[in-house]
Amino acid sequence: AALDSYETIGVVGLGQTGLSCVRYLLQRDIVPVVFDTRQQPPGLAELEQLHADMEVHTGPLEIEHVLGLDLLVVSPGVDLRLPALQLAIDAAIPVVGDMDLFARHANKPVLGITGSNGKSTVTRLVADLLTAAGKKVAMGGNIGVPVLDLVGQPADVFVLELSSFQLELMHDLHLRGATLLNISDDHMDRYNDLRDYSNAKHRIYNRTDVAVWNREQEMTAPALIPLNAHVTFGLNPSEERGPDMFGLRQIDGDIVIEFSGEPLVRASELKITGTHNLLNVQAALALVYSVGVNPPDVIGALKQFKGLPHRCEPLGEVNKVQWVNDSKATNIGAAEAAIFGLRPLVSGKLILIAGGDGKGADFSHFRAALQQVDVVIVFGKDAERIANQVQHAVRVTTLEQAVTTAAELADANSMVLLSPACASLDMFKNYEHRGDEFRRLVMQLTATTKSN
Ligand code: UMA
Ligand code: ADP
Repeated sequence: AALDSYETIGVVGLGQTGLSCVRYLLQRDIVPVVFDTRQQPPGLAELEQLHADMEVHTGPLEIEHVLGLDLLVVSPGVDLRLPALQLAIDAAIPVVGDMDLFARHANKPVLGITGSNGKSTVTRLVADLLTAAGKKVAMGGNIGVPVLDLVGQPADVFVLELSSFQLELMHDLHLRGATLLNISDDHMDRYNDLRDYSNAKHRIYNRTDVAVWNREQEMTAPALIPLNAHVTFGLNPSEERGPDMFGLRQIDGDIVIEFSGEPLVRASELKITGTHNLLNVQAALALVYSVGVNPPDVIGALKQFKGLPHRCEPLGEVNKVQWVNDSKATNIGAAEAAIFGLRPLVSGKLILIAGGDGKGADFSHFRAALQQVDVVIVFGKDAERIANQVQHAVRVTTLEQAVTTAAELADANSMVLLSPACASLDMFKNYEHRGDEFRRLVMQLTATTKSN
């Protein structure tokens, strides 16, 4: 229905998404009612500047407030299991997210990227590759730019990172190409079980032309898409199943990424490392291919891609010890990828700094990866739950102590890896803040070493 056919629209959540929804509605002369379950939501001050007298409710969501509304636009951080929202859904009040509002403006092909890990890396890479191919790109979604901020931007292609939370609220957005990169245990505080979480992620395939999925994980395969619209990627050679496929082949001791049996690029020519990134690269190439860009035409840009900060980001060497910032590893799967990907590159000790808010994850699943590590230093809210998985963990209270302890325990050719397997919110503003702090502490080590 047209937006002006709704008499009262509620916006739930007053973070980045909520604010962008309010701005979007005000531009269309619609004044929404705004809710946030927090007493002091971050967007309050900006909201007052947008419109002097908007109805705002903070604190627990009351059923009687919600039942009077005709449409609810809900932010991804809000748990749909809240009783007031469940009642709204039962009362047939449409509950949507920002992606559905954006769908009305998506006049150019849209690419969607989800998965437990690798979303931001693939989103950024797809945007870079398309730009190199001469396309105007508008990039947004979970990567940090609310999608409604892209409305009206000149674009040939929209590239969207989609979280499971955004997908739960997405019904109308048509995608040209969609990928579900991988599924591992994450956000178990918001889902009843892994199946629930996986179902949310699979919604990315509901309205897509092309489905790009990971042969290493059958559970990423779409259930209802005709086979001729599948493009797959994986660790084995590409010819084994159908033509439109990406894969890896060993040639002369190097790993080569190939497309339908044709070599595209050697792994050693890329700036990003780790097996997980070889999968990410294939997924990105498959997505640009779905909007008509020929993979061989973007190999130059691919070789230039340095990856994003806070994802296995090398911080440099101090006293022959390498320091790596992987603060974005906010779940076990991501930390596992870092440990397995970097272990072969370290001849000395691999020292891991982990811990934070585990979001309800079962850390016994982290044990195999922890066995690859020589020293485990734990800190933060769920430190003990990680420590319990190994014989000897070193327990510290702050990130600063973790860094000093790691520096003491490291010897020549060691690597110290911050890959927490946990969210940062128990001690930091976000993962960037945690990674920036880590970088600052490591730089301090460099400074003291130099002055000695
Ligand atoms: N919150 C409440 N009550 C409310 C509304 C929010 O307690 O009524 C809390 C949530 O539990 C959450 C926080 O506030 O912890 C932020 O929620 P939000 O929906 O207001 O978040 P936004 O500021 O709008 O940011 C969201 C995404 N955040 C989440 O999904 C938690 C951002 O992804 C995204 O960049 C932004 O929209 C623009 O699309 C961040 C994120 O952490 C990077 N995503 C999770 C992840 O990647 O693991 C899913
Ligand atoms: P997301 O946006 O899904 O959180 P990022 O690209 O920001 O993903 O990477 C987050 C973390 O996951 C980083 O620690 C990175 O090293 C790791 N990672 C990246 N790609 C993959 C992958 N394909 N499989 C497993 N882990 C990955």
